[in-house]
Amino acid sequence: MSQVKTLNEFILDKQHDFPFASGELSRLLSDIGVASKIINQEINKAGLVNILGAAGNENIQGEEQQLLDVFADNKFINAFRSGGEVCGIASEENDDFLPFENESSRNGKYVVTFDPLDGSSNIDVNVSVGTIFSIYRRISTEGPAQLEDFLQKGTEQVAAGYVIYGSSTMLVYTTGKGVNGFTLDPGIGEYCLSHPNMKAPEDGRLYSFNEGNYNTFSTGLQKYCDWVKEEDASTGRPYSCRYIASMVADIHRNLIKGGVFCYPATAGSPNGKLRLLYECNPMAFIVEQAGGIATTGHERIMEIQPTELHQRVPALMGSKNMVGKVLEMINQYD
Ligand code: P6P
Repeated sequence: MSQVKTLNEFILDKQHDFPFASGELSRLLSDIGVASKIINQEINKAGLVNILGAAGNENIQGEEQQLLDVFADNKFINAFRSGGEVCGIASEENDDFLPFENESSRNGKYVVTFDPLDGSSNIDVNVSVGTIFSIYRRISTEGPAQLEDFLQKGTEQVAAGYVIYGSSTMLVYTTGKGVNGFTLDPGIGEYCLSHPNMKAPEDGRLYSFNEGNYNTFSTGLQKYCDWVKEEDASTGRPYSCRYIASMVADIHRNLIKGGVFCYPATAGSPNGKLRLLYECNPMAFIVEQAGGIATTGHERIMEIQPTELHQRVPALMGSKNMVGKVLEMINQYD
């Protein structure tokens, strides 16, 4: 049987990728792994204990917070606060960023932006959900984190990743030197390397658009949605629509099978629905490192200069040639 490599072993092996890192990033990635295992336990029994349903309040997005959203948010915050590597966080579930004042963390080298449980409204119907995170070096020189630490371009990410709580639980991350996926082995409670050096197929036949919004798509996107339905064996059309409405699950599948994901500007979400800091940038980093493209339809997502913590941007990302076709139609018709 081939030697299983655990997440922690892999992180330590790759530590030399960061000659100036003194192990803090390694510990931080490991802390994320531990927190996600705790959350995974809760998700797996969500139908059995009273943690389903709404927490009775709303987050800044005006979205009803699920009990598990709040649980997951607290678990990650506690993990980051106690680790000492992070001086503050920004998460979907908190209106403002959270600077850590405790002595062991206030001077931490990194900040983390994260969505603790993306797609959590799917939990009640047993559909995959995910955690999404980005790690940045702090810009401010000392003391608790400042707003400037969080409003960095996606190109400044030191690491990014996601956890998908699905038929199995996987942690997928990049530090800018490729993408690697780890599957949680419940028998030993360890993430084990299962998808080394993930590369998105350049082509595919799966498109992930919520076509319920078709009538308010731009003309270019409408033309693309029409094009994919035409019969043309030479280009594998008609394509298949695969839309889970859980960003992590849709993008994870497209990374493995080839596909294109799009949440554009719509009438209901004129700037798109997905958030730049803790959904689009981390997923863009992963997709680009896997050989794909991540754009708003008009600019590279990771080049956008953030202006506020919870800003939304249109998102179009996935297999290089498929995104290229969508861009071709946007440029031709919009
Ligand atoms: P819609 C989940 O709520 C989420 O934030 C993403 O995970 C997902 O891609 C999107 O919203 C789905 O939105 O409007 O298609 O239901």
